[in-house]
Amino acid sequence: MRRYIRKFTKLESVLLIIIGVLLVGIFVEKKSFAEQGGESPESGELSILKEIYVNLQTLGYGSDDGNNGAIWNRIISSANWVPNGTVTPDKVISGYTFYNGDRGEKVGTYNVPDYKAQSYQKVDGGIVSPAEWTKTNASPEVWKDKRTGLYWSPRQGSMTNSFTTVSCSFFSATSRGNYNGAESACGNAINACSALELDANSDGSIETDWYLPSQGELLQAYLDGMYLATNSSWVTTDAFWSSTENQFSNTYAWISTFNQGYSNYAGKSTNNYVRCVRSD
Ligand SMILES: [Ca+2]
Ligand SMILES: [Ca+2]
Repeated sequence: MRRYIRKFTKLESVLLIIIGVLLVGIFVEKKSFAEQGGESPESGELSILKEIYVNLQTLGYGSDDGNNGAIWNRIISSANWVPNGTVTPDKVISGYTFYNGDRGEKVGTYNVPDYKAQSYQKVDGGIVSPAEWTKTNASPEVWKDKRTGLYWSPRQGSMTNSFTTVSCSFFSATSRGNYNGAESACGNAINACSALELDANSDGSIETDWYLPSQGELLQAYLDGMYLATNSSWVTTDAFWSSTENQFSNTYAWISTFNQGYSNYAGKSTNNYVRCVRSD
């Protein structure tokens, strides 16, 4: 009986030793492939962590800085990274995707003119590809051209436009809505828009970054079908001042109408109507 127990104990001991060796082996193995920071001293192979770290480092992702060691710091910072930037859906061409602020895919909404379609255009003024004009404030009326992102103010007064490009700060302000002055060198029309305080989007907050549009902005509004797409009593058939000087003579600046796209240069000291624009 005692001999039997001794034999069993020996067998048990052998099994225990084998199990113990296996457990140590598994432990050593796990340690080298899951938690070890560098190369395995036994196998000489790279641990998975080290491999990930080297890959991230090669790609320039993440940073070694932090409190968890260079390898974990780079992996954690790479995992936590989110794309960021200043772009918004209305700045990205419609249908194209991008990432900003989180890892959710976003889709652009910005509409660009389809110039291919214009070869079929019989009448100008947004017949083929009308831009989407939205009334963003009911009283006083403000309309937004989705294609350019510009909000258009109601008609302001009729006034002169005696600006001097070399000394008026409006022409060095970035963006132009940042010009908030009343410099005499900027003339009445530019200063009227600089002083305009108007809620563009009916959110109860007044916008003050209005400015006098350029010739190009006036003509684009016509091409985008402003007259047909908006309230005709709001848009009117008047000629409006631009902030663009005639390149042949600095005594003239450009005016334009929205109903016919008429464009002509006018003496800066003559009176024309003013309409102001801004963008988000
Ligand atoms: Ca202003
Ligand atoms: Ca507002």
